[in-house]
Amino acid sequence: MASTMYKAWLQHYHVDQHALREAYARWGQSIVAMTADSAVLQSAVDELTTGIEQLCGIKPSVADTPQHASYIYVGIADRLHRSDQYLADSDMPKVGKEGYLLKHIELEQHSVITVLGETDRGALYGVYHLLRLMAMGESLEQLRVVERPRNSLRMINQWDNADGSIERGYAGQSIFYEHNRITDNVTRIRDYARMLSSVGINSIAINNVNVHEVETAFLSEEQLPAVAGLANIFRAYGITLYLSIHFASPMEIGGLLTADPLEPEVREWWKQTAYRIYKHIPDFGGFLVKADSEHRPGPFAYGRDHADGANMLAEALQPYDGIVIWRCFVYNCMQDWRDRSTDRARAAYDHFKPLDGTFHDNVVLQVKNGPMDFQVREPVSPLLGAMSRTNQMIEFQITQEYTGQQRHLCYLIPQWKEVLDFDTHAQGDNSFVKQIGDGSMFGMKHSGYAAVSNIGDDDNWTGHTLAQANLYGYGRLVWNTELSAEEIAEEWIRLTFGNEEHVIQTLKAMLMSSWRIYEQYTAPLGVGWMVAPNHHYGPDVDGYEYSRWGTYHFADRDGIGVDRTINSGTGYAAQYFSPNRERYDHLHSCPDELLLFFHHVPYTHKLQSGETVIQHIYNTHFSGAEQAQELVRQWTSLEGNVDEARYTQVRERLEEQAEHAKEWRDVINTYFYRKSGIADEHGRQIYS
Ligand code: GCV
Repeated sequence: MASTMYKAWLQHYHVDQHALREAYARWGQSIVAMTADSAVLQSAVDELTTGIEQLCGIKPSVADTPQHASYIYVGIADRLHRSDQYLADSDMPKVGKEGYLLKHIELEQHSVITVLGETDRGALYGVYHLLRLMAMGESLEQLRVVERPRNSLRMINQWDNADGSIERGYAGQSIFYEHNRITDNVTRIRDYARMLSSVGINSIAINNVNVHEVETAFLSEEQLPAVAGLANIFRAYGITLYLSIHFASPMEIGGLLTADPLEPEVREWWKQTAYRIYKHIPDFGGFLVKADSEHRPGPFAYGRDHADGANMLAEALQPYDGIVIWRCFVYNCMQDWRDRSTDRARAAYDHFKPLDGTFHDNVVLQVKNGPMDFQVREPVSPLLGAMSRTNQMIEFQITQEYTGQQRHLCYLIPQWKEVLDFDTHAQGDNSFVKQIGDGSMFGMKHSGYAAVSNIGDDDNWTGHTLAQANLYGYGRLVWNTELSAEEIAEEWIRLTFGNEEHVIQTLKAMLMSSWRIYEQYTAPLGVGWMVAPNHHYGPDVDGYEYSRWGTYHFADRDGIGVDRTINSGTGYAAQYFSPNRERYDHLHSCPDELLLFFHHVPYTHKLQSGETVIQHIYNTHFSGAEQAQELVRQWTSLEGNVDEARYTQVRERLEEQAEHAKEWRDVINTYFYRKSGIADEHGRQIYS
């Protein structure tokens, strides 16, 4: 039987309030649905059936016509039998191709909970919503919910490799691959599809953006049947499959001597490849591409630009409505640390902004949320909002590469909320990033979100059981960017651990404070990095200081920070629209938390908070480590309220975090004490 860790937020705890359970069971005893021609509707009915069994302890009957006076109807609005028309609103709201209406209808002969979509996908999402309400003990008497997702692409990127490893994976091995092939063990993949679908994810790229030899051949006639097998699993949960591709595939597996995007034989090769893929997977989503980045091949090798590369692929996919998702994480990773004029933060904008308007309309640029690389604190990427004639989507990282690697608790939804609510001023005031996500800022055809998954084959999926909240939260947030981080946290806790108030309040407080805590004991004031090279875990202040990666803090005996101002620095601040440009550029208006990202200042510089930079570093590091210890105390207050297995697993992780936070505290404090020679005002222990 699946463990509580494994079931994640799909626990469906038995409803212990008698009256509520009876009410759910009255409707739930009978499910009416016409599933005949739809695997997605079949999934909806299966999910509802097992959900009701677990919540109410009864086995529902399933039929295509009502067998009882009370029932749950699951279906598609315009496919209702004439006799069933009463199930829809007289004016059924427009819910779009993924939305739904949930409604309680009380008539003389019938008491019905209806779950109606315009499509089977909508109905499936509606079922998950209904199950969520029941698991949270909500009354259905007044039920009337109309939902439609705000964003059309709601995607997960797996960084899984065919050898079973996962790049930046912290939860075991891949659930997709073993020994250089796609696994036959599909149970786990199906359960993953259920989890993703339950929070509204509709797209997945199943292999790492760094595409190695074996995965390059996923496009071949030999491998496509296995890829199609995965597509079938995801399709039944409304999820479209994408592949990350190797830009030089025509050479790697096609026998050509070039991958030049303007060469006719290369273009033809991609067309043939698209034709082959769609024969196996008629609803294939398209390609995800990392090109000319971190030693991956791309159009630069042929003197071509990224529009040339992306448009070639777009042309091949266009007849089938496929799209090209082209990543903007393009920068010089062979920089010389002595060269102070090259600034990695500038790179995405410098490469892509000049190409605005030259991409085909089935190309979407995927832009990381910040200009560097998923640090605990970065400004929002200035590319977001800067391309008014190009489809864009936003990339987040759920896997905690730089945020504690699922050994530390770091609930990331508050960070992402800040990104979404950032006013780019691209179209004047109130031009928020979320309007790029939903396509409304420039009226683009394709838009949305992608995020790097945090799951592996650990029993609890995510290494740290509480890291499940980030996967759950990502899905819920990109379905509805208006949800608050607290609302999402509370939902997740109730579904995952039950409805006990003490658990909800304690865990919510832990989650909501965790990102700030992590930020406090790691790299200060937005400067980032300071992690051990390669694996990126743990403190190493100078680990990247003299490297090729363009990730420096420039600390010397007098001060620290990167001058990215317009006059004396790299000019990066000029990539923002006014007034963000001036706000970041001027020392007096730059927000404290990003100060060292934009400015090089003396340790004695006074922050807006009134503290000096050096005292801020000491204070936050002492405080962050203390608060990490406090997380352990908060969690141990839940002993007995949480099942033993999850209680122990989380306690162990939190204890490790508290110890590791001390290591961070001491390494950082000592480093800056040695550099600056300035003592802590409060005389706390700093090792010299
Ligand atoms: C998949 C960072 C990570 C790499 C990752 C890369 C990317 O550099 O450290 O592991 O590669 O981002 O997003 O492409």
